[in-house]
Amino acid sequence: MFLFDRWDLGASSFSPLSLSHSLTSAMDESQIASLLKSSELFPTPQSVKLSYGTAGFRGDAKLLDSTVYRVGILSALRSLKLGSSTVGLMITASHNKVSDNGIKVADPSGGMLSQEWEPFADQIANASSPRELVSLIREFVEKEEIAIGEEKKNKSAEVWLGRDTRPSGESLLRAAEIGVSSILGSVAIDKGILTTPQLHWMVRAKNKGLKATENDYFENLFTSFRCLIDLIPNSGKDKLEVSKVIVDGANGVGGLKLEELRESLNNLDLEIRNTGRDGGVLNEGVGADFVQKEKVVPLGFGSKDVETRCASFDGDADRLVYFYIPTESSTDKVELLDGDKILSLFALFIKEQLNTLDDDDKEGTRSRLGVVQTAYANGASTDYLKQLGLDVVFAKTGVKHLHEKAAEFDIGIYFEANGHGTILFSETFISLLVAKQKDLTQGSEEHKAVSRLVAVSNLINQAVGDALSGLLLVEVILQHMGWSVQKWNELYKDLPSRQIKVEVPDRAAVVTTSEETEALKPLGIQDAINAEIKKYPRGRAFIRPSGTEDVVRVYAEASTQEAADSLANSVAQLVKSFLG
Ligand code: 16G
Ligand code: ZN
Repeated sequence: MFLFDRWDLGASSFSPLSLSHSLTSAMDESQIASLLKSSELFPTPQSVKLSYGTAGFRGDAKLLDSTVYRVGILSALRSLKLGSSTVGLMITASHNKVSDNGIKVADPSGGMLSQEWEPFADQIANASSPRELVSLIREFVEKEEIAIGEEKKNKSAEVWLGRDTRPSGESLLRAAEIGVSSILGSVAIDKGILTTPQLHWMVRAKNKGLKATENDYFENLFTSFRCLIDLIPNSGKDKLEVSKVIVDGANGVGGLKLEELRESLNNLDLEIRNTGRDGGVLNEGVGADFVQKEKVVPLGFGSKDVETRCASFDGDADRLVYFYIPTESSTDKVELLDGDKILSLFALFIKEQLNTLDDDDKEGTRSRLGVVQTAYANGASTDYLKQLGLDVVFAKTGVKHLHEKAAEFDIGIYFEANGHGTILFSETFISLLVAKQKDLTQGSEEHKAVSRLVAVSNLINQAVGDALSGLLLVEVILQHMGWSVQKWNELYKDLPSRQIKVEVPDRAAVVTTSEETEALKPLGIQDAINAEIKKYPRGRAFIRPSGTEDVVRVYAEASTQEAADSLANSVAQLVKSFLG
C-alpha cells in the first residue's frame, strides 16, 4: 500500500484498498503507481474549465502543464488502442497570441484525433485530483479494452512530439513526455520544432511504412514541385508578369521552415519576411489570420510591395492566404485571395487535367472531383465552383469536418475561407493514375496530365492543410497558367461580407443544422433572420456558436459593403434579444 502513503486523499470516504482493487481490474499496481506519481507533478489550475474544442486544447501557456501532461497520457493510450501505431502530439496555439499555447493529437492516419475520443480528453483534462484522473483512465481502458501495464512493456505505445516556436513550448513538451512515459513502456520521441502539418505528414508516413523524417518531408516537397515545373507547357513559361513572391511567416515556424526548403527551390523567386529573427512577435500584426480577418497589410510590408504577389502563413503554418497591395490603395487595405480563391485555383487546375484524361477514356477512370466548403465560403466562390460544373458540398466549421467529407470523393478539395485546406486523393484513384501513367505514351498530353495529378498528390499534404505545400502548388499553377496574382483574383469577385462576435450568457443556446447555415434554436430566431435577409439583394447570413471562444458568431454578405454591415448588425441585434 506504499503507493498511496504519499497521497493526501482528503476527507472523502475514499479507501486506498478499494481504489487499489477497482483500479487493478484494468491496470496493474505498477501502472497505477506510475500514473499517481507523475500526476503529482502536475496539479490542475483552479477554476479553469477545459475543452478539447474544434482543434485541441488552447489557453494561457502558464495554465497548461497539467493539460499537456494528460494529453500525453491520452496519446499513449491512443497508440496502444491502435496496435502501437505512432501517434503525434503537437504543441501549438496556431494563430493565438504568443503567451498562449495549446496541444492537439494527430491520429495514426495523420488526421485529427478521432472525435470519439474527445469526451475522454475533456474528462481527463478536467479531473481535479490524481485519484479522479486515475479512475477515469481505468474506466476508459476497461471500456476500450486497452491492455496496459506490465504485460504491455514489450509492445509499447509510440508518440512523436512536435512544437512550434513559442517560448513555452519546450517546458510543455517535457510535460507531454512525462505523460506519455507514465503509461509503462511507452516511448515519447521529441521531433523538435516543426510546423503542425509537418508532424501530421511524418506520422502518416511512418504508419504507412514510408520514409518519415523531416528531411523526407522536404525532399518530397521539392521533388514533386520540380516535377510539376518540368511539366509546364512551354507557352506558359514566359507569360508570368510578376514572378517574385514574398511570404509573411507570421514570426513563427513556417517562415523558418520555408527558409530551409528554399535551398532546394531554384525555380522560385522567393523572399521571406517576418521569420521572427528580426524581433517581430509571433502573430502580432502579421500572419494569415490577421490578414484574412483585418484585410490589411501585415507588418514588414508596404508601398514598396505594390502589386507584388504576397502570401501569409499562420503561426503553425497550417493556413495560407495570398494578398497584394493595389496601386490605387491610399490606405493599408489589401486585396485578399483567401482559402476560397485558393480552392478555386486548385479546382480549375485539377479539372483541366481530368478533362484531358476523360476525353481519351470513356471506360472507367472517370473521376469524381468534389469540393467542400463551409458556410463562411463567399457566395461568389460557391457560384463560381458550381459554374465550373463541380459538386460543391458543405461541412461544419473545423478541419476535421471538411476532411471527412472530402475523403468521400476520388479527389476531394476542401478549404475554409481562413486558408486551411488541402486536396485528398483516394488510394484507389491514385493506384488508377499510377497504372495509367505506366500505360500511356510518354510525352502525350494524357501522360502529362496524369503525371501532373500524381505529382499534385505527392506535393499537397494528404494529412492536413499545409501552408508550405499549398504555397508551392499555388506558385506552380500560376506559372502553368502564366497568371499574375491580379489575373488569378479576377476568377470571381467576392461579395462584400461582415463578421461580428456577440457575447451572450450561454452560447450553447444556439443550435444549428449540421452545415451551420440555419439556427434550429432558439426557436423563432431563424424566421427573424430570414426576414432580415430578404431586405437585401444577394443577402445571406447565419449565426453559430464559436468552438474556440465564448461568443456567438454572425456572418453576413450582400451586394454592397454597407448592406453586408447593416445585415450583420441587424442579425447581431436579434442574437442579443433572443439570448441576452
Ligand atoms: C479552429 C479550426 C479551424 C476553424 C476555427 C473556427 C482546425 C485545425 N482549426 O481554428 O478550422 O475555422 O477553429 O473557430 O480545425 P470558431 O469556432 O471560433 O469560429
Ligand atoms: Zn494554424
